[in-house]
Amino acid sequence: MDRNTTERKSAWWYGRIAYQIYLKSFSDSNGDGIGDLRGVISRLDYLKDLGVDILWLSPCYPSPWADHGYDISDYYDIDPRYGTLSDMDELIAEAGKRGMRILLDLVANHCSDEHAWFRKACMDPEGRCGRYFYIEDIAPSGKLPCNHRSVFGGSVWEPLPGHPDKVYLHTFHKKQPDLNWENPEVRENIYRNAAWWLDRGIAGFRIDAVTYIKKELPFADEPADREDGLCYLGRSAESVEGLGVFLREMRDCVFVPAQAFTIGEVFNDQENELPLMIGEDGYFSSMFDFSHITFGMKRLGWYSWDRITTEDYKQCVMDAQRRAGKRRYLSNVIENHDRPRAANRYLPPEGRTEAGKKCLALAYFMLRGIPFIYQGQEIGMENYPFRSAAEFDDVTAIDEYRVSLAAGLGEDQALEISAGLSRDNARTPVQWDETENAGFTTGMPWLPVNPGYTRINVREQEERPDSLLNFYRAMASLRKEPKYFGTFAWGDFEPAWEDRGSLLAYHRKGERHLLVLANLKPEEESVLLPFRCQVLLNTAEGCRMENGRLFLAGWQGIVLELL
Ligand code: TEU
Ligand code: CA
Repeated sequence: MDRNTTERKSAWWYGRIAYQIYLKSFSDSNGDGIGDLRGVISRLDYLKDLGVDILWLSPCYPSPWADHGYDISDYYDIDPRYGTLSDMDELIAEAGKRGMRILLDLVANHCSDEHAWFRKACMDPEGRCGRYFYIEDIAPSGKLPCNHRSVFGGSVWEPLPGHPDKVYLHTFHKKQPDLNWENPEVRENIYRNAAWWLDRGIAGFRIDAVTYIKKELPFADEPADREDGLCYLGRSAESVEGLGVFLREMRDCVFVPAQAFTIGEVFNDQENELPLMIGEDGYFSSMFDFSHITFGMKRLGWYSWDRITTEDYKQCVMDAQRRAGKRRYLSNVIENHDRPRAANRYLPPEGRTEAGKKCLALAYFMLRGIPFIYQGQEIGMENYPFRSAAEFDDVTAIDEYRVSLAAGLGEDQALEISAGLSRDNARTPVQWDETENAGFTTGMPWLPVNPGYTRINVREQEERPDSLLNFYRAMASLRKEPKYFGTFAWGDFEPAWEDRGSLLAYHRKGERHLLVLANLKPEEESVLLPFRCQVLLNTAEGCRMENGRLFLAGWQGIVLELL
């Protein structure tokens, strides 16, 4: 092992367990129907008991909420609906007392159109703030600078308010104008802000949409890939050169001096870029493995995407772990605020039971890297049963519903597809108990509670020893047992029985030799285990061993120590 690797292994975040809080839907302390910082503070003991070390909070800064906080109008404050800066200080301190550290969301590809910078840019596009954005002239013919389609649908160009001859660029919502990272003043502003938060005591950042900050210039048309005449903007983001220059600068100016933990939201991870992103000298401490999240995505829209099977899921994970190898540290997720619930995405209807959810949880939780739990995942929250497209809040679901209809799908089919992938599914309030509004608020929740809360809620699962919640707690404590900590944190990953379809199995080898098996299908499975072994964790009660053969029931998962 070289020196660098040894040094990196001493970083505090190795072997930790993280939890994502989507503040708006987590816990409401004052009855206005909106989750808030005091709500988080009131649940810190719950999170501690779950075994969480790192809390990532989705954006909590002042925002008009065109994209629920991913459109920031002031980088130096807390949105009053979430609380105050002193609530944040208290959260940092209270979390710290319990050995937990806070990550904030660094959203720097774009700000809000209500940020002072953009307001000034509209007043004087040629002036200082005008240069903070990508503002271009519309050609006399009316032609836009390029035909890229924004992530949320429609052109990336929007007329600049007050200037009918000009347009500005927005990769996402039109209320999220892209910041021009080529302008050193923009970068300085972002770095100064990040350092300011780190000084306040946060441990680091999850960095939003970070692969979009570098644009391929000059803007140019590409062949249209849909009938709208527009083209997917991701291609240029994937092939553009020079992203690393910005990322390196940000790392050296801000993250290294503060010893921050950073995790990049990197989608278009090219294999050759992995070492740069999270190698020994990487731009980030870690990055999410999104390989199974992006599986099956196609250019035409949600209606054209392939469904993922448990076998596909397994293959994605195996390949990603292999690519990451021994020197790079992934963060493993099955849910986040942009995705449907994992039970609905990864499990077939017959596997959407507590057994199936435990098996899937075990499969990803013991991988090499940092497991992230998304709020509500630990109790197995499921997708919202949408009855009509009018119930969508999510801008992407609304757009994709429209796209599906335009492609000729019937209303029912378009609804089914958009409902299945809507980001709303992950954003319904956390189901704390079976009282009204699931104990999330005493008021009117900003987004309806999933009616499944009477069946799936924290209170019920806290009391039931074999619940999913208690299984998550057991997984976390196993990873933390001093005997096994090192092996889970740094141990090598080696696939096992990789050719066995939906059996997701791997070795973790360090000071100890562990074997994780997750039988992600309804049928029984067996493997020959000519070792002496000890069961460390089991999703079910007991397991059958006969003549050196281990039998796993359908949806059974197990962690063994090989002796
Ligand atoms: O997401 C970035 C991203 O690329 C998303 O487009 C993702 O693929 C999409 O939401 C799926 O429908 C980040 C945030 O996680 C997301 O919530 C924000 O809306 C987006 O950036 C803009 O800030
Ligand atoms: Ca509130």
